[in-house]
Amino acid sequence: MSIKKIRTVLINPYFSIQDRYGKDMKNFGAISEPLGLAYLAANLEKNNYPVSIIDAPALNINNIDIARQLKEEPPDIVGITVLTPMHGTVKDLVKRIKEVVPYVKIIVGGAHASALPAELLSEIEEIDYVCIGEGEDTIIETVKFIESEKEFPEIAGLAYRKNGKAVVGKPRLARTNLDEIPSPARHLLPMEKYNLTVSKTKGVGYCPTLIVARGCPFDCYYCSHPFGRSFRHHSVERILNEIKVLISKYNIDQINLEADTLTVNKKFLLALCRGLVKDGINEKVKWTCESRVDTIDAEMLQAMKDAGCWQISYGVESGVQRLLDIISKGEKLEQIEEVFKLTKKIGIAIRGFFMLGLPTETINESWQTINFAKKLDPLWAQFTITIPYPGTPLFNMLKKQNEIKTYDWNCYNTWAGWAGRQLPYVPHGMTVKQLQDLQKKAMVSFYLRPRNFIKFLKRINSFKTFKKYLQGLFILVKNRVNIN
Ligand code: B12
Ligand code: SF4
Repeated sequence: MSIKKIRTVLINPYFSIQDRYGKDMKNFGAISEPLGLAYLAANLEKNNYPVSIIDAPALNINNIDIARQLKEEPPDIVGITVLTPMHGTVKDLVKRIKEVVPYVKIIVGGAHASALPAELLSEIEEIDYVCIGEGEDTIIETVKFIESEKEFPEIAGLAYRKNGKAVVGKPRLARTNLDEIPSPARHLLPMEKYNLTVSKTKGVGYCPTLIVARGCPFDCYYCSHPFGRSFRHHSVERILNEIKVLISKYNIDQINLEADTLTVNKKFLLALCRGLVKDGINEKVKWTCESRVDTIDAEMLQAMKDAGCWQISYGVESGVQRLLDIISKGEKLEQIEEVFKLTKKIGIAIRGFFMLGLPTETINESWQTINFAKKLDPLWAQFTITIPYPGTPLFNMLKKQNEIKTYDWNCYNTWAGWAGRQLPYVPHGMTVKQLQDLQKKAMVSFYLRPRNFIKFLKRINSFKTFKKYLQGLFILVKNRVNIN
């Protein structure tokens, strides 16, 4: 007699690209694979538990559609990712799910769940469990417990209810050997739906993200350290193998090597670059990554260039030293300028991340940041509005100072200016409207410069790219007229 194994459905909730980026910018946002869920699914499969994934944004299906699907084939467990601005949609989704499958157990995880586990359990009665931090082991133990129908054993990294009250279990220690975690189960995802952002239109087609390391030792005030503070990386061998599989399965010619800061460990970075060259991957695949200017030097940049790196994203954040110090960025403006020059000299394109509306920032200082971006002149510049995400020192500080304007989590969107959303924090001396407009003005001011026309004309390598740039130009010109 075979025993029916408990079945899990993992859900990336519907959070439309328009809600995230607003009407004008919706065509420039990425639909990327929900890797967290794909890692959980891979570990469930490894432990012989049946699992499927519903990626609602990629499939463009809403909560009603999801509930209908679950009613047709009811699972035993539903697992959902919750980032802060998805709070509202998740609240609606779990209600609908329990209406059609009342006995299903619902577990949530992700950055918002990890930051506010007890609050989630109190606010949303349909949620049974909350996973805190990395979920690969926690989900297995939870599924095993639900299957056994025994009394609840305390599971590390899990929050639950006891006598109607939320209880947060002991913390789960993060895995030190990342190679023990199986590669994400991409075969469960609608791979044909994932697209490139405009910043990656160097090639055509699918550009996957590969997590090569987890954790970051730095102290940026606005960061929630979702993977903790110790930098742990996969072995070079595992990374190379994973890229080879992606090449043979999906015919990729570009990839994003994701780590909070890829360059934090020089020895690892150089070994990875050597491996990419030795196996000839640098000839087939071009890659992008994220770095900090204080963790990189000429030797590393040259090795990265030789290994196929074509773009690095640097978090500059501000053009005002006073503000960089407030957010504990630990970098100097001169250092940023120097590394930008060096990176360009070596021939790697740059994407710069800039934040507007940092604590105590004045409008004059916002413009200093915008002008600093123009002076640095990366290929791409992204200006986001400072959002105090729960779980960050910034959130705790502003909450203590009574400076948080709203706890409506739907407003916790870094693209609030373009999406026309209320803001949880605005520095004194600025209005919500002024900060929202600044986000648009920054982009208009950065991109509508004659030197950019020439730069982007040179980059047109397909009709698709041409169409995207033209669309971008139209939006910038339209907004220039509207916000002046
Ligand atoms: C790459 C990235 C992106 C990419 C792609 C994300 C994607 N693939 O979906 C882009 C640029 C598109 C993006 C967009 C946004 N992002 Co983002 N992003 C990241 C980044 C750098 C890595 C995410 C990742 O791939 N992690 C790898 C996987 C393995 O981890 P994971 O998803 O967290 O999953 C693990 C655990 O969380 C847990 N888990 C997750 N879900 C579940 C569910 C269950 C049931 C269980 C048991 C466990 C569990 O287990 C997983 C495996 O260990 C993180 C920072 C970070 N280091 O995590 C920010 C981060 C997740 N992003 C963040 C935000 C805010 C956003 C946006 C909302 C920004 C906005 N517009 O306002 C959007 C929303 C995108 C969306 N999904 O709809 C915040 C979230 C903060 C918060 N409190 O919500 C983070 C933490 C960065 C930060 N500011 O600190 N992002
Ligand atoms: S460098 Fe990046 S990941 Fe590290 S603390 Fe700063 S924002 Fe977070």
